[in-house]
Amino acid sequence: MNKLYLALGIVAVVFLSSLFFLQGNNVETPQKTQPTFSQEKSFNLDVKLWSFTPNVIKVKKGTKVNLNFNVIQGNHGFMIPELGESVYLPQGEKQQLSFIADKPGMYTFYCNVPCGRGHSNMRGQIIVEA
Ligand SMILES: [Cu+2]
Repeated sequence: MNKLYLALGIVAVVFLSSLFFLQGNNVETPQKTQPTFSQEKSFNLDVKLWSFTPNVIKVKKGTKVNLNFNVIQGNHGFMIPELGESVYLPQGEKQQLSFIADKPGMYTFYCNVPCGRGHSNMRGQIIVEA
C-alpha cells in the first residue's frame, strides 16, 4: 500500500514539475517587441504658405521624435510616406505627430493637402543618423 502511495506521489511530483517547467519555458518565448527608444526629442514646426520651418530635422537612430505643428496660415497636411505617418493640419491649430526613428536614412516629408501655388514647395527632410 505504501509503495502505491509513493509511486502516485512520484508521478504527481513529476507531473507538477513538468507543468512548472513548461510554464517557465513559455515565459522565455519571444514576445512581440514593443518599439523602444533611447531618447526623445521635440521640434516645433511653423506651418505657413508655403513652408515648414524648420524643414530639415536631424535625429539619431532610436529617437522618439515629437513634431509639434503650429499652423499659422492655410490648411495643410504633413506626410512621411516611408514611415507611414501623416497628420492633417488645419489653419490655426496645433497638432502633434510622434514616431520612433528606428531606421537610419533620409525621409522626405511633404504637404499632402493641395494648398495653392506653392504647395509643391512644402517639403523637407528628416535625417535619421545611424
Ligand atoms: Cu499643400
